Amino acid sequence: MSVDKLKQTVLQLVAVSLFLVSGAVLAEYPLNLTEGVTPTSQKVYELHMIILYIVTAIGIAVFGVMAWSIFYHRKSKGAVAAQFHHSTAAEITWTVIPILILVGMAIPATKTLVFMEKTGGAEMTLKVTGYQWKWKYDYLDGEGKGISFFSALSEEDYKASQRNSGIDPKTIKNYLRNVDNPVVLPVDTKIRILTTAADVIHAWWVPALGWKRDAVPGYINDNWTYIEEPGIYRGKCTELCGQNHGFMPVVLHAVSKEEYSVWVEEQKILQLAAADGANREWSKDELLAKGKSIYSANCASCHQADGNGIEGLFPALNGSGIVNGPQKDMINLLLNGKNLMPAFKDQLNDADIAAVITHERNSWDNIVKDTVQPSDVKAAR
Ligand code: HEC
Ligand SMILES: [Cu+2]
Repeated sequence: MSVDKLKQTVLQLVAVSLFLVSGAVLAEYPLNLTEGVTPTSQKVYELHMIILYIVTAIGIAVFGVMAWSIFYHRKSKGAVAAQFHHSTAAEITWTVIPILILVGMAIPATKTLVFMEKTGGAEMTLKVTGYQWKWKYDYLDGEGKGISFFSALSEEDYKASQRNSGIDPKTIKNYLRNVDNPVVLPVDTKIRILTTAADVIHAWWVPALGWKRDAVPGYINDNWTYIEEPGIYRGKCTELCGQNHGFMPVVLHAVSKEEYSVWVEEQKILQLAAADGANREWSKDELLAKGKSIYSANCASCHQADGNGIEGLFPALNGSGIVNGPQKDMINLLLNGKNLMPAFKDQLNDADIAAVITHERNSWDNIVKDTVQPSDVKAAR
């Protein structure tokens, strides 16, 4: 290596080490585990620190002895290799010490695991169901019982993620980490969280809570949380679940108990309005407006925003024979699904399905331009 090359390498190393300790960089990308906002996350953090200290001490001791031996017993000093034969004392020492260290680590680790499993005594229960590619939240027990909704990637994020959308993703805050309907939970409340899935395996993960759990079709995994600080906590699906796995974020709003009660009341009013909506006649404009947002949240991930689908995977709805065919066939397809096309019976209500069908039949180059009413969908169920 030439002197110049050596100088350059040393400078590069200095630059890299300066970068590593730069405060601004550390603040933005913390190197350590974060402490989170729940007793579980704090216990996990403490456990992580204990183990980190132990392994650091072991590392310093082992590499210290090694460095010392290499330096003081080098050949140039006339050192001669020692001849070890059987030494009972040495063997007992190097067996007993690691056992003590391992047991010492296992005790706090087991305590933390047992703590995480204690799902009993919860004041409310939330069921989280993974779908391709969105989450469903059902409030099963406690305040808010009966509330149920889907949470999908926000429309703005979705649009910006499309090629030639004209929207610069850099202008969107928390790009690809925003949803249309965040899950809302009260602080200072023991909440049981059940995870499951409707199609393939997903995993629900909000780092600030201190755990992540698979959502498996046909199984229910039992978890719990107790959030101590109000705030907005973001997470993601963390089990590869298909094409849009990277587009199913979690947004959790932790609010005070009072704010939670207000939110519950609002949701009840919204639900009543939705139930009402299914029983009345809708105008074409209403159907089209609702249909558009239902389409971007539920259909565009496969059939694409422009309705042209993806060749060989998802058929185009633009110019499709079914979209331009009898209403009855289209309603049935949406209710019951077909092959890879999901059944929307349990995901969308009558008004949603009527609206999205109306939207499709009036969009792009489709020619039927008629309306489907919630009552038509109700009759077909
Ligand atoms: C997970 C991907 C996926 C999603 C989400 C999805 N579809 Fe489909 N859709 C498909 C597939 C795959 C087919 C082809 C089914 C078959 O015939 O085997 C299909 C077929 C269709 C067809 C028939 C098209 C034709 O000409 O054959 C219509 C209409 C349709 N979907 C509408 C919708 C609507 C409306 C939504 C949203 C409420 C939706 N789809 C959501 C995958 C999807
Ligand atoms: Cu997923």
